[in-house]
Amino acid sequence: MRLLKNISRRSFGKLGAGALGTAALPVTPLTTPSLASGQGRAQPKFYAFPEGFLWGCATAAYQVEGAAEADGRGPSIWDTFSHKRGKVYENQTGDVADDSYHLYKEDVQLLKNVGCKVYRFSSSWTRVFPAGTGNPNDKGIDFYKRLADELLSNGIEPYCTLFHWDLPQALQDRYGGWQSRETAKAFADYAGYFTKQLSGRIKNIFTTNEFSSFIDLGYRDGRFAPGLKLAPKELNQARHNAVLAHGLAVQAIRANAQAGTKVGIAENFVIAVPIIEAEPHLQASSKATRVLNAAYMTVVMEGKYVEEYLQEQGANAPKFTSEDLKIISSPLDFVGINVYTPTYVMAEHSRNGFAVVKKPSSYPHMASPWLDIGPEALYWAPRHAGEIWNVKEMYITENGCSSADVLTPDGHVYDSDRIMYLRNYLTKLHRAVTEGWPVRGYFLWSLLDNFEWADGYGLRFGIHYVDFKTQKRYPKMSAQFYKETIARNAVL
Ligand code: PNW
Repeated sequence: MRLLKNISRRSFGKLGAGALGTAALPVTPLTTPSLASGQGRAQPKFYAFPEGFLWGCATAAYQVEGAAEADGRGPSIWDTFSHKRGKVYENQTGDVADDSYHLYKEDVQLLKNVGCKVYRFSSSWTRVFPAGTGNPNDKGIDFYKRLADELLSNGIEPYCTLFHWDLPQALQDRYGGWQSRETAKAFADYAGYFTKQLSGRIKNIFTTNEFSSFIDLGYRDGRFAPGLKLAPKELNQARHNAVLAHGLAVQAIRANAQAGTKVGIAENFVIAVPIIEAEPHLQASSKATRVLNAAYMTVVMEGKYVEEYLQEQGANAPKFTSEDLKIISSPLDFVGINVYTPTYVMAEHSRNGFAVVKKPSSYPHMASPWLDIGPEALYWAPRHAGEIWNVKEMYITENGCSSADVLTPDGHVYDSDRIMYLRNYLTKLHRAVTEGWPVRGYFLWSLLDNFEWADGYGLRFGIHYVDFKTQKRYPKMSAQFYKETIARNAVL
């Protein structure tokens, strides 16, 4: 209904006119004779990516699967949270979402049609262990086998994230979730079991997705499940348990995987962008990247909590052992970086040597109020990871945006702002790759509109529009843009 209301008489007129000329456009690459056959004027290939660059899309289990009670799946904290009144936009839940649990074959065809080489999805812990620990559920494992097989038989390599925020409710009830080391151990057991079962099919595994989102938003701000507002001391311990879970999982995956399996993490570390690309701001941005990510990425990469963090937290600092730090910093095969928005930093004569530059109210953002536009974040994320932490293999595990998409009566979505966003970010990724920062692939968030956490279905991130009443998927103009980008292996 909201959507229909959005199409006022005037804008409908405009869309109608535009649609006349373009409605028949199929989502296929436009042929460019001069490129394809060398006829006519030579066209230089601008912004070309290295051969074999892995283009893909990303999703997460709770956001797309639905089928909340199918085949023995247990409840997660997001089921509980979304069913409480007032937690999610219009009290929406992921009960049905995109129903990808049943429509996964159709979704694999969407990937294939766009030309994706890789797909990043997440496995639902409670499909595999309905109570978090104990007896595994074969039917849950079978779903991921079917999904992986469907991808592989369509020439798409599966990349699986083991934890994208859907913590088993049983572990929240029993241990307070991430407040306990027991949850970290349970995660490692699930990671090991899943790997053993899927290792023949899935060769690339991410442990956790975005510590700050599931810990800080879930256990500090209460905006995400489980909706807690812990005091700093307890919060820091939960943060520690989460990075420990990652490290234990890396070890469990290695112990259970077939040869050739690679392990990494997917993190949205704070991307400190120098306000001016010159000294002393360059140094300030490196320092800021280490300090602002102290509780998560820095300890994972360096095996220590930086002094600035420990001093700042004082008595609230987490309790840990040197053995913990070794586990947390277990070597990784690759690092995944989720890139949305920059944090501008400048040099400052202070103890830390940097200051975060507050954005003015005029700073532009996409439909999500937090999604400030800053394409250079997609250059600085790989550069910092390479320069500071010597990362040798990286992926952009998420990048994309929300738009106020409108489906026209003839089934089109002209999301020119999403195309603008992607084109500009990809241009900066191209700079990073061209300078030699080892980014192997890029996963666009997201394949299709889905359950956007506390924003429910109110904010759309997909390159395919989903009519949540009929479950029909419509490629947006951005899907055509992405298809063309992949076909040319270049930013257009
Ligand atoms: C990521 N922020 O979340 C998640 O990994 C996805 O599940 C999600 O749908 C996507 O980005 C879009 O939101 C984020 O406030 C949530 O900066 C919040 C923020 C960033 C990323």
